[in-house]
Amino acid sequence: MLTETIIQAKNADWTIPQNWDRFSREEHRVWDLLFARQSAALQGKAVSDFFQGLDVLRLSKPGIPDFDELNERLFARTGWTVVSVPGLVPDEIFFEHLSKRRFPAGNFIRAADSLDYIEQPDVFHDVFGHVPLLALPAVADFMQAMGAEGLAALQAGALHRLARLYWYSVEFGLVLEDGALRIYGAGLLSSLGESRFALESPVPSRAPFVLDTVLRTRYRSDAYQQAYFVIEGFETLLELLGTADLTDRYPALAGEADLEPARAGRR
Ligand code: HBI
Ligand code: FE
Repeated sequence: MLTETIIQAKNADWTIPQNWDRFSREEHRVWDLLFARQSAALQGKAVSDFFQGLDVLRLSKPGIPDFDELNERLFARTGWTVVSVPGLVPDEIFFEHLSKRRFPAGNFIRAADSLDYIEQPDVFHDVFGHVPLLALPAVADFMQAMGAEGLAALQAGALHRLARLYWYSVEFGLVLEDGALRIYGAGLLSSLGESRFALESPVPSRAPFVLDTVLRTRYRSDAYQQAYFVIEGFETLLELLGTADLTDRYPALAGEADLEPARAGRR
């Protein structure tokens, strides 16, 4: 089994078999706990499209989703599938998957005694956080575009810019829905503490999503965010990725100073 995993990890695209049967009862219990806790916590906080998409995760068995079953449903909705990977994969591999409508998900789950802390994206973050919205056509399309832009940014030596765009939208984005602030970023959807903090704390700034500002704003991956950027709807991101020609922006931005998140929208 171990040898099989090691050999499989050498697939050029870093995918490995999920081996769903290998998860223990304890691991399935952690998923169920997190799922119940987080779906309740997000009431009135997450964008309504998230709850619409959440039923793709309600499968015939409880516990960590079996990707074969999950993929039948997800693929039928938007042509996306989830693939198993051992953990973080190289940027190029990651964006290559996205550009082909495949979302890489960590093939492990956090321990029962550290429900609120992960060092690397696990199957709960990846599947609960990212997959429900991938069942939405607008998100399905902009995530694929994000993959293509990621590959282009790598070519242009500007990955850090695209990473900021990804971070402040896909991972930590906020959206206005009927005038109310809601969460759509997966890093928020999958975090009990930060889902509250992002909407309720007086500490962080919440600025309108302006492309050049986002591309210039640094972020931290080891603490709650000091800045969140607010879109008016998913069409905004789709249009932005469809028309902005990001690669053209990179040389122009090279002369501009980076912005600190604590000051975003406060100038
Ligand atoms: N790998 N498994 C995994 N998950 C990610 O979110 C991920 C990755 N590799 C690279 C990467 N993200 C970053 O380059 C982007 O977040 C910008
Ligand atoms: Fe993520």
